[in-house]
Amino acid sequence: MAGRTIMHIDLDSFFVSVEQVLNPELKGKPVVVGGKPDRRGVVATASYEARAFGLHSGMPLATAVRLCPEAIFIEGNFARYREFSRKFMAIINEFSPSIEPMGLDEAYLDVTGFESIHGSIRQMADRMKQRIRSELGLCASVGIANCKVVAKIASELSKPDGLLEVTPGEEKDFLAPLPVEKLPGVGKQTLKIIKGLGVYTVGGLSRMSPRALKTHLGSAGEMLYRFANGIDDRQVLPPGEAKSISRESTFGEDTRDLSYLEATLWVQSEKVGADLRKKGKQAKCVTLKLRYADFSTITRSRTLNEGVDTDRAIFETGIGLLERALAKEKQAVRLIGIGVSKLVEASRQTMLFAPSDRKLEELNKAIDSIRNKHGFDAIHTGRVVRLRDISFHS
Ligand code: DCP
Ligand code: CA
Repeated sequence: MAGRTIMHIDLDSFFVSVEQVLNPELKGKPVVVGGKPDRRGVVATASYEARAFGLHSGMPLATAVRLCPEAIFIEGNFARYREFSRKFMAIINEFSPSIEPMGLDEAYLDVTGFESIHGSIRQMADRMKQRIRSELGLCASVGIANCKVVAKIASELSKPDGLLEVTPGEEKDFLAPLPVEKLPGVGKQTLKIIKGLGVYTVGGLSRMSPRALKTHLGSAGEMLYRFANGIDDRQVLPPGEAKSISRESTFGEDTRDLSYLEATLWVQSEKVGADLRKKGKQAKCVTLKLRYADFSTITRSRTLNEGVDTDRAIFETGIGLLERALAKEKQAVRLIGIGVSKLVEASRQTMLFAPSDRKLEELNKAIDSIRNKHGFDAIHTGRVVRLRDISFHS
């Protein structure tokens, strides 16, 4: 996934900042939204002035009042925050159609190529911040990088009212000195395990063997290994109906065993096909994803003239892509996945199909209904015998 530019934008102390816009007397003071301190409950958000006393989201209100007795405690009003959120999203949506909102006050944008409009991505970010300030009275912090995880951490480190751009190629050096808990996905439990391994920084995590991480942390370990190395191929996905359906799985051992790869692809094609039919859609594009032993990742797509929704059509397109990819690459495969996109409404002109297609359709329908009733594993279709040890995740 070479050459993307991803922006992460996040409003500073969101709930409190809205309260300060609506009541300017609160500006510059330690303010807490979350409720009156005589109630049980936690801090939803604290102003930066209150954070200076050690207050933070999730802290019990009773603790907050002890640490900062002069803080002003406000109940909060969710409808107001939703309204500001809507306006915030509308502003950034004017800058890029490709936005993925995360909660109320943050979003990812794919801004690849947008420097030609704004001079630079930095200038684009400045303009966005300016509009948000003048129209909403709120401060936003922005991170710019070549992937989501680095952009998100950059915006967080730049707070408040920040803008931080990580130059392509610098991702690893940027992340290395940070404490591991800065990585998304490192909660209390994971942090304990990682510290138990004697690792405290993202750099330390990036030097661990991916196998060891997988042993200790399961599939989350693989993801954290990639994040720690500044590798994150997650796309910016605008909300709404899923535009693609996919399955992927990582092998316990890297492999070039074609029958094993094919069998995996078959099970994945069945799951993708079942999802597609459940939605009443057909796909005009099939994409194969491969990650090799050295973690390099490729995707290869084929666009089809006709929409397809049978397991076999998905599988056979995938196999064609797989054979071509493996012919060009000598490394073993650690992850394989298949997905479909360019979804169209399923045509119900079954009579126009060749008889063999109609049979396949009926077979798929019969299998779907058994699996809907009794679960996916209720029925096995040929190629899956050796696949017991593969974990699937979408
Ligand atoms: N929120 C909440 N409970 C939490 C965390 C957050 O109710 N445990 C709410 C209040 C926040 C909003 O979600 O204002 C956004 O969360 P952020 O984590 O982005 O925190 P803030 O916007 O408050 O602060 P900042 O982004 O400046 O660190
Ligand atoms: Ca925020």
